[in-house]
Amino acid sequence: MSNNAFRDHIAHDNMTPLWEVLRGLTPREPKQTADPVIWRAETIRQNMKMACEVISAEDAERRVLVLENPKFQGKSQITSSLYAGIQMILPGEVAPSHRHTASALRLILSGQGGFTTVHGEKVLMNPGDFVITPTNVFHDHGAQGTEPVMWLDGLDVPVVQMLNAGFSADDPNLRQVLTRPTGDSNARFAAGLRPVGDTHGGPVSPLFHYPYSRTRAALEQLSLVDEWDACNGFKLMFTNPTNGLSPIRSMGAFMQMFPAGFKGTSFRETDGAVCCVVEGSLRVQVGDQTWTACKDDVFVLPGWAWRCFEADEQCVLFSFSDRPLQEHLGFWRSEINPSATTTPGENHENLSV
Ligand code: GTQ
Repeated sequence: MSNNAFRDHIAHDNMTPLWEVLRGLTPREPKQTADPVIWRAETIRQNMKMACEVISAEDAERRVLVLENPKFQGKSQITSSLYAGIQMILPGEVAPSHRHTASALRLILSGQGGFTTVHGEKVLMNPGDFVITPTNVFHDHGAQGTEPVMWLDGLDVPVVQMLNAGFSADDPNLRQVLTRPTGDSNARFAAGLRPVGDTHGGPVSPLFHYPYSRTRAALEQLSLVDEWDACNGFKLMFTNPTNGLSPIRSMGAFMQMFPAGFKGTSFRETDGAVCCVVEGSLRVQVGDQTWTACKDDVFVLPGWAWRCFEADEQCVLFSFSDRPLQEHLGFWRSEINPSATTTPGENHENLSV
């Protein structure tokens, strides 16, 4: 019997020969599944302005423009494991309270007076702030100032979908009933202290608001004392204060600073990342693309694609990826351009691959 005839024969029994698919199942190295792509701040702003004329936050439930990778058309994915979107809320609007299995992280881009209520605690959100909504807790959003408020959303939707573990529910209340005062979680958990007898420590971080003023001060201090990393400059990861791990287990979020004159070494990592410029500008080389990314531009670094950064002026960059998930599973790998022979902290010419 020929190989083809054999394959067709066993197909009726819902079986297939492994030898025809083995290398696809166990590739020699990761295939690049996502395109390197950039969304410019101006395009985002213009399309969001139109979205505000098309629908209210309440009617939309969430007024979000999904950032969809061309490689995942119709799937609402920015990489194989991540969802990203840009959300806007206008003064006085309500994005009604709901909850879902997917966890969300947010980077506030613009506007004063934005707030989100997470698990009964109202959090005021300022530009640069990092805010999380852990799995299955109620959250609603609003804007109590005079300005529209816009932020970047990152969710682990593709992971939840792959595991088919998703639930969601609407809150009977449009806005949550406030059960704790604003600032409560930060007072309890953000001062290097923790209430004795506190029982947190599971997958859900009790801290969900990381103000930019503190993040910025930490980066500044690092940059005064440490030598920069040859690839990543000065890079910090947001953590759950009760265990030092990422506040969301499926995604990690990072803020990094590149000093003026930084010329990075080319490198790659298995986690694909979504990045957003918070301050300054950055020259990004990734795969076959080269961009100068400016404030509020959002771009994708596909997993295992070579990338390198250069900064003429000081730049602060936010990013998120599925790195904690990969690390937990023992999958995560990184590689530095083997032809780069530099010492961390040295200013050097980039050698691209
Ligand atoms: O803010 O709750 O971008 O539920 C996508 C789904 C944001 C949110 C998104 C959501 C939300």
